[in-house]
Amino acid sequence: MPDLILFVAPNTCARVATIALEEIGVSFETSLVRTAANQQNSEEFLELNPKGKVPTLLIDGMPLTENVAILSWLAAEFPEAHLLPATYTNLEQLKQTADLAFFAGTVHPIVTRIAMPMKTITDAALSFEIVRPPAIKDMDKTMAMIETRLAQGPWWYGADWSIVDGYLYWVWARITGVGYDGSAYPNIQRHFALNNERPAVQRAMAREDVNIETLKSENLYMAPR
Ligand SMILES: N[C@@H](CCC(=O)N[C@@H](CS)C(=O)NCC(=O)O)C(=O)O
Repeated sequence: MPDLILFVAPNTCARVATIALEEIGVSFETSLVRTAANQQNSEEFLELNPKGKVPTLLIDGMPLTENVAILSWLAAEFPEAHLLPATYTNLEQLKQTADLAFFAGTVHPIVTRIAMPMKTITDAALSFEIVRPPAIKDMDKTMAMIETRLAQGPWWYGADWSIVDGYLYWVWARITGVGYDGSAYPNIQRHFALNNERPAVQRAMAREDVNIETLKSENLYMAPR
């Protein structure tokens, strides 16, 4: 088994990789990155990931970055965990990559505009007024599409859970956690509730809770707002 260390921060998209590792059931450690102290841009961390982002997965000491790559690597390395459905052609496999890339490259930036609008314009108060409302409109369009897809569910690929569902789980928690109104999307609400019942998801959230307590004790916890 490879030695696995996942660099994480609470409430971030590192939750998706944490869920993936918990679903696999492989032994791994998480290493908390204190973003409020800008640890992601420390010399030490930038040596591992020059982009200064979580998640970063150390595999036998070698860093792998980007959720799409980390999740694809985990799915291929641990096929018995069925993080993604089995594929038989290059095209089928690339369609799964497209699904992961959709969450990483299309949905995640909208999440950031809603949950961290101050990353788009520096005036924090103004950012909530100017950046968030149009982002909510973009998210409504995205969620309407996902709601339709999940009508055949309960999961993204139908009957069986996949890590794409873990991605949607994080997105939904992140946006509703800052007040996004999800009432028009009953299929996504059911999807979120079903995810919450999964032992692996519960273990991932428990790991995150430990990190939140650590940050609180250090006065470094930034609660979502
Ligand atoms: N494309 C990257 C995005 C990673 C990313 O943006 N991570 C955020 C947390 S959700 C982060 O590390 N933010 C810290 C910062 O930007 O300083 C991926 O999918 O892994």
